[in-house]
Amino acid sequence: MSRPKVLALASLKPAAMQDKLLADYNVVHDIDAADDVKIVLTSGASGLSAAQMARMPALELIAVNGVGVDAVDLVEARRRGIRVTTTPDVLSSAVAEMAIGLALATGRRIAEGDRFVRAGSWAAGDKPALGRPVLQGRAGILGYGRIGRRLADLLRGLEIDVLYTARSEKQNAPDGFRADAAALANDCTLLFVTAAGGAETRGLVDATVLQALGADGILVNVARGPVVDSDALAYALQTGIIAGAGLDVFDDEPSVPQALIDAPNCVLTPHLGSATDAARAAMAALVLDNIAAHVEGRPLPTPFEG
Ligand code: 8YV
Repeated sequence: MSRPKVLALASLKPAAMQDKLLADYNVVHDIDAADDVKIVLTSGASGLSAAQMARMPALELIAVNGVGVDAVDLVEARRRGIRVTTTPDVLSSAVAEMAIGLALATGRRIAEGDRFVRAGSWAAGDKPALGRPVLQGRAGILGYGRIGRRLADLLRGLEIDVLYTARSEKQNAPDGFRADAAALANDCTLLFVTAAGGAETRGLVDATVLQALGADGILVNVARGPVVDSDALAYALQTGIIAGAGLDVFDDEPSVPQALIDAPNCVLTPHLGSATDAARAAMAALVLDNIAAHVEGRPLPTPFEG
């Protein structure tokens, strides 16, 4: 039997998973050679646009190596009956851990301290700037999905009170609900953004929310860049409206606005949320399981249910 064709717009990690993909499927990378392709593998960041789908009249499955589907045109996929799968749960701990790491790096000036040592400033007798305590007080979680709830579990374990905002209050949630982002920011000093990207959340963290977070506040974004208004954020960092920010995601990755690069007390990382060997291996295994299930006509293990 000939191997099913897969258009791969993303690769799998670790290498053994990519090897398995290459062994089991006829993998092509050029969309111009995909007019008969039924399966696309893409990443959360790359997604698949309606224009790309239009070039694949036979498309049946979009397997996303990630949980974000904001870059997939879901309306078009639904209209054409194209199925979409993601990799939920297996990356939640990795992203939640990254969020806490960014909060610590920002509040305790860890990245700045590293640069200070390497630049020879410590050896030259200069004094590093003081940081601020991080693991205390109240944390707010904007977006109480799988990643947000995992983060809440970890924060509660660190004896931090957790508040959240979501579309609606969750029954039996262990954390306090706030109706909107500004109310949440007003009541916490650590604000974590874990909400899904897309039109509904674009610019949710704006100048008003940053003002509410306040001069002692730290913002962490491990979700999608556009959820935060980056101009308002750069201004808030420059003028001390908030104390600092840890950012793993940006509007137009991999480019980062100069205003954020220049902003004081802002820790920048290159979309590392799910980038651990264990999380990426588990994500790749789910991608391969979903593709195999589709090819064999079995129920999809993790269809996107939006
Ligand atoms: C991945 C992500 O880094 O899950 C997502 O939506 O953004 C990340 O986990 C990305 O999908 C690359 O594989």
